[in-house]
Amino acid sequence: MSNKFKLLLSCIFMLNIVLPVFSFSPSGGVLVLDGEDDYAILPFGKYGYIIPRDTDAFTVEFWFYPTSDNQPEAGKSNIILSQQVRFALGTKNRCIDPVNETDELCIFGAAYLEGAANGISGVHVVIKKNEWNYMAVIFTDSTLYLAYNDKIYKKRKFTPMNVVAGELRLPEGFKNFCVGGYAEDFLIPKLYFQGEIDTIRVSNIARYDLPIEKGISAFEPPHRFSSDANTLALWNFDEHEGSETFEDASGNGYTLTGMNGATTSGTLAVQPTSNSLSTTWAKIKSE
Ligand SMILES: [Ca+2]
Ligand SMILES: [Ca+2]
Repeated sequence: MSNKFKLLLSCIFMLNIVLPVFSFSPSGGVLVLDGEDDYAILPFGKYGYIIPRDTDAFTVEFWFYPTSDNQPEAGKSNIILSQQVRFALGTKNRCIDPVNETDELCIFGAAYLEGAANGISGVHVVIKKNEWNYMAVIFTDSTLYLAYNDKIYKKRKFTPMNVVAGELRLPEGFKNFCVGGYAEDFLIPKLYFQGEIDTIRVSNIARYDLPIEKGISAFEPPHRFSSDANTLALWNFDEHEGSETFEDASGNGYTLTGMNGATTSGTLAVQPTSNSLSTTWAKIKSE
């Protein structure tokens, strides 16, 4: 290999590190949550659990834009999405990475699992506030993965919990599928999520190339979710502005109901970051 070629290779390698890994602009409308009392719900009594009992591989993923100023205080929880899989703002000292509180938040992603044992398995990771973020809980082969933007964290395989929880051993209110909070306080006093959500997808397979090594690996987040044979539910929040019901694009009929003012915004209340490189890239992606 010539020295020139080696230099070129190392330049390309360095460029890959320096360039922004991704940027994101939402598609169509978004769900807007005010952080005071807004949430969207699939009542458990009508819809049950989204992921069927004994499912041994699944993915729950979404794009969201948090505008919360602060982490919740100790002892409080700030739910973003919740049922068999839960995402919530977490306690910063539990994060696997250090949290810079000026522009970062600590988020907890977890799944309720069962098998020979039952319990909750999750990870606290750092994401950016006032920017679009991707997160996914992915489960397969008794192993939980948490994808967050351009990273993915693989937990240790735990064979006694090999399928999704077919029944949550929790108070009735926890069994609803909720986006942005609960109807009432249960066990943990909660705060509501403040920000926007572009899209949420629930699947009965483990999507994406998953790392072999435990710990943190690189990840390339998908920018658009489509519905396919493995999609259990997909909300795009592309309804007309001001809508208070949100259709399930999977065809499975999981129509979310917005509560206390949770509604769609067709004209985006937030814009992608003004960084020219990433804006250009976002534009290219959306064309
Ligand atoms: Ca959308
Ligand atoms: Ca409200």
